[in-house]
Amino acid sequence: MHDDLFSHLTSIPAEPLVPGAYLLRGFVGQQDHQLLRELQQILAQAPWRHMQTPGGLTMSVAMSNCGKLGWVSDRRGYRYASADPLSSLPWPKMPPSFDALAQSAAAIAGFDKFKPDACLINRYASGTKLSLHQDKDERDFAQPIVSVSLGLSAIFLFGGLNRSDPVLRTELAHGDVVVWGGPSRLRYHGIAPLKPGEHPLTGRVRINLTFRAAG
Ligand code: MD6
Ligand code: FE
Repeated sequence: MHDDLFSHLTSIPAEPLVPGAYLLRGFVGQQDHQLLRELQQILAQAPWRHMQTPGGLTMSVAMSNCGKLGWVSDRRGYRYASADPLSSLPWPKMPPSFDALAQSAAAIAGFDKFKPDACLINRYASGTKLSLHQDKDERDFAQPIVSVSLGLSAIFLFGGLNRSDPVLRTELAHGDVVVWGGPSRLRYHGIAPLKPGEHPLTGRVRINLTFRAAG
């Protein structure tokens, strides 16, 4: 594969996946330890929880949030909220290092005015999956989403604009960043059931941060 031939050319900044979606392999680099340390502080204030779907099912992905707004789901639906429903307190602030990482990844992909106000934090254990869905609870679809993968690798599923469209699969590894916008912004996507494994920094889980301009 030409991917392997050119993987040493770090001057190639972003790999187009589908129109509007770019994979920045290993973009997190040595910031991984710092991100995970800051994540622990966020989770001390807003711990992992399994939210309910509007249909009353419990999601297998454990979630939390930081930033001005957090994504929540319950029997009333999906929405962004400024307070954590578990504590009624504001979500923990987005650490400047999170914001800087997301903005610089977005800029490389051509979105230079990205100002995330929400960071959804997902945790996948072995067997956890995320069904095909669209991200459409945000106000401005001109803004991209920046997705940061940490820990165990997962298979990301890229569908099309209709749920029944064919689905591409690509592996997201520790430190990979996907910037997802433009013609891809409303594509269906998901995560295949996580394979068991052990990662030196996260243990038996995958953690994903998705940054959005939600409000
Ligand atoms: C995940 N990500 O990677 C789940 N959504 O764990 C998402 O649902 C997602 O990675 C929109 C854009 C990028 C994403
Ligand atoms: Fe999503």
